[in-house]
Amino acid sequence: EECDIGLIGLAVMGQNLSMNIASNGFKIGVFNRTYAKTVDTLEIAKKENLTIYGYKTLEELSKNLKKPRKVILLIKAGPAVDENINNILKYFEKGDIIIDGGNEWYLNSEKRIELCKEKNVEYIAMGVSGGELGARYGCSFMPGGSKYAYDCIRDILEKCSAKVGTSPCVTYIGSGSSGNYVKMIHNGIEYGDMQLIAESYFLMKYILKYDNKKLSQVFKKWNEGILNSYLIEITYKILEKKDDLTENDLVDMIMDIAGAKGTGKWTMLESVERGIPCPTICAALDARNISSFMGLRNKASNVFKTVLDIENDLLNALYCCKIISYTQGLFLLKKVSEEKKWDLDLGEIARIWRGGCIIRAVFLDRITNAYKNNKDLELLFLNEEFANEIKNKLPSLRKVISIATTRSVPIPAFSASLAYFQMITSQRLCLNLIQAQRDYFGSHTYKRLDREGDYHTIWE
Ligand code: NBP
Repeated sequence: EECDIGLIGLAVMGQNLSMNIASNGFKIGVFNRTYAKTVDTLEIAKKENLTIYGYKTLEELSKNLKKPRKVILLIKAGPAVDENINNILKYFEKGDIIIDGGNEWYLNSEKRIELCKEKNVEYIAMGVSGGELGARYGCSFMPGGSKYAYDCIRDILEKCSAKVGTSPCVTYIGSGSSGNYVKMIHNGIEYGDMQLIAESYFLMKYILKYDNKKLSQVFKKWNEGILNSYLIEITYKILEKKDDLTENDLVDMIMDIAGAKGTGKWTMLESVERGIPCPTICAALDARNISSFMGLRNKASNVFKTVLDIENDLLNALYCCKIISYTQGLFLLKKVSEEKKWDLDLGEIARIWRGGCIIRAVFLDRITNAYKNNKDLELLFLNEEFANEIKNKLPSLRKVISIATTRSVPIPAFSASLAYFQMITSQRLCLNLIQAQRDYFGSHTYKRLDREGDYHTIWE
């Protein structure tokens, strides 16, 4: 068979995209490392009256592709892609085209582009968004790299993409690894959207005391206005979903620890590397990371049950944030020390910062003492002295933030510090809804509060 295009990797994304390509009238050949999945895919396709051509080896697949050969990789990003590209290059010739559709770190693609150039093989790094349903019925493609290659696959991508009106959700992104980069930023923005929605849910739940039914109605109404979007839509549907195992609403049974696959982290690495702040995305990523410390949150929430009164608000607030900020930095040091087995002495480090350096301050003596009392102190502000200070000064911080906010004074570090503190000392977080959203659109599964194991729900 002379296939129009080949596809490697038949997990969720590859299986669905190959059916999409076949249903648009293209002849597609597929290969998967584990052949059983190829057999599965052909059977599933057959049930939908689609013909897909399966091959047991890459060589066979290559031999059955029309020239210039085109192959899409949809496999786990990283070394597996290198391994497969090295194999493909054994069979591909000048002018043939490799398209990596995975969520790849853009610098990895740049190395592969160079490697392919040596053999005059064209390369496209392409972001794909839309999850499994998108892959099957129309997704957003973000292809970057060789323009010549893009023109060769343009027809296939346009037909397989989602349409808004008659416009296909695909365009040539730009040269090099720009397709990966744009997908990465897309995912970062997605993190921000999800977190903002989850925080809105939380505010209404705890301040307005809305129940899930009422919350669902609000998001449904919002979805009819300027906020109309997929994430708002799935949110109101999540909020009305009943649990199969108990009498409760499912969202209340989902553990508030949110997972992540790495693109949010990459966005932050780039943000930091380039000095282009993305604090909302950063807050969203931090929220997921903070959510993972469930035991610690429970412990800290018990220490900070009471909130006290104020004086000298700004001074207090500044001091309070300083403790919170040092807590964060030292926590990072503690964690990297554990992982790399550096055995860092945090008290000693605070001591050598005491003079000479830019952050020198008397305050550091107290940090040294805190670690002298307990060298395994998990969070600096769990030290009794610092904990008491925060308890005393927290109302000032809240007052400062609320005044600044109502008068339009931007105070992102104060706000971020308070947000961090409130999260790390909270027993319950809004990340159960994030987990529900992730399971809804990506089948990422979730854990439950009331029983063991990984769960997945058919949401629609
Ligand atoms: P996975 O990322 O889970 O990868 C599984 C596939 O990679 C299987 O077909 C597996 O073959 C293959 N594979 C592995 Br693992 N190592 C291999 C190797 N050394 N050689 C050949 N094949 C290898 O699949 P996915 O969730 O479908 O995602 C594919 C790509 O699309 C990823 O980069 C992902 O980040 C991206 N993406 C995913 C989504 C989503 O919603 N899931 C959305 C958008 C983009 P096997 O069957 O032999 O194990």
